[in-house]
Amino acid sequence: MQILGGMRVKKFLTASLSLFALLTFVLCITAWCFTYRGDEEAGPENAYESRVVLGFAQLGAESEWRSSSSLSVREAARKRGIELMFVNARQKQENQIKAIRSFIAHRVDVIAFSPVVETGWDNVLQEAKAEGIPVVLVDRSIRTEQEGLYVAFLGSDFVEEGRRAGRWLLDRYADFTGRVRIVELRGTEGASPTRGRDEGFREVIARDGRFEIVRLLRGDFMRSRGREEMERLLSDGRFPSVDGVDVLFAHNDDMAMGAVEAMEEHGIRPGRDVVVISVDAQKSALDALRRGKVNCVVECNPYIGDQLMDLARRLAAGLDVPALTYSDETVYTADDLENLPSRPW
Ligand code: GYE
Repeated sequence: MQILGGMRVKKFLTASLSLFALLTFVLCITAWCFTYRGDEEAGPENAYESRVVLGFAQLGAESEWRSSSSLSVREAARKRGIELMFVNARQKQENQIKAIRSFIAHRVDVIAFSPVVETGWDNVLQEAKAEGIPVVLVDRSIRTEQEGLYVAFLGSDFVEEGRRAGRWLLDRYADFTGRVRIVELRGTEGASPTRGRDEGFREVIARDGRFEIVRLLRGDFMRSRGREEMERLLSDGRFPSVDGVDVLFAHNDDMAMGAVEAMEEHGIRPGRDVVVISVDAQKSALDALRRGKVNCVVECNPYIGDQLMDLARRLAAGLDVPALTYSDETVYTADDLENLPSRPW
């Protein structure tokens, strides 16, 4: 009897366990179906984007433009659910190289960086390539010995920005007969925006013998340095000159704003006594344009976070991406005061 009773209990237990296992299985399948449907409804991209890890080596925090660029990348990664490893390299190439090596060690899906200077990247990019990690250049470009060390460039056409500044100047003084003396306040030496803006500007002004670059100042894209350099120039007492037009062509807004401050302290009216051309079109320069202290602002777009996330998602999924994406940019002058863009940051 006891044996029979024991067998019944055993049968009962086996049956309950099987039923339990079956129920668990059904529940799991149902839960999986719901989750899967959720992803499909959110669109095929969302099904894989949460798994994308992007390593981004930002070059520093030297300017308003740079802060906007960093915010744009962080914002876009957060919105798209992309895991972002963000490093601020504090304007040092070795820090960027270290950051890229750490991304490789973490086996991120995609590496992006804004190279502080153009050369010296071959070794670290070969390492990324050997590990099969695609690299995207953001904002600044590089020169390498070997082809194919990065898959895409996303940023601005700096030569064209320089040409835009030059064309505006030529136009503005089309009917003028005297000399136009230009002071060029340059960004970081060895960086692609410095080279490009200089090249494009010179190419255009070279068409007219009245335009001459008389001084080069080096301001490293920083407001404090722009101010110092202008201060130094003003203390030699020959700027602005009395006959002809003097022009300041600053490679970015921050340096232009620093120089504007220095001029005002010396009783010079920027925008009137000296014609001021700046590049970026960040808040400070657009305000200065409104107040007549800057005459021409060439736009350079830092809000490329969303485009970068699109590229990262596609690359992580093994899809093709365009090798070159330039931002659509314009020029702002006193004629555009009604239509100046409002900046998100
Ligand atoms: O113009 C400047 C910044 O690389 C385009 O770097 C960028 C430049 C930008 O510091 O403000």
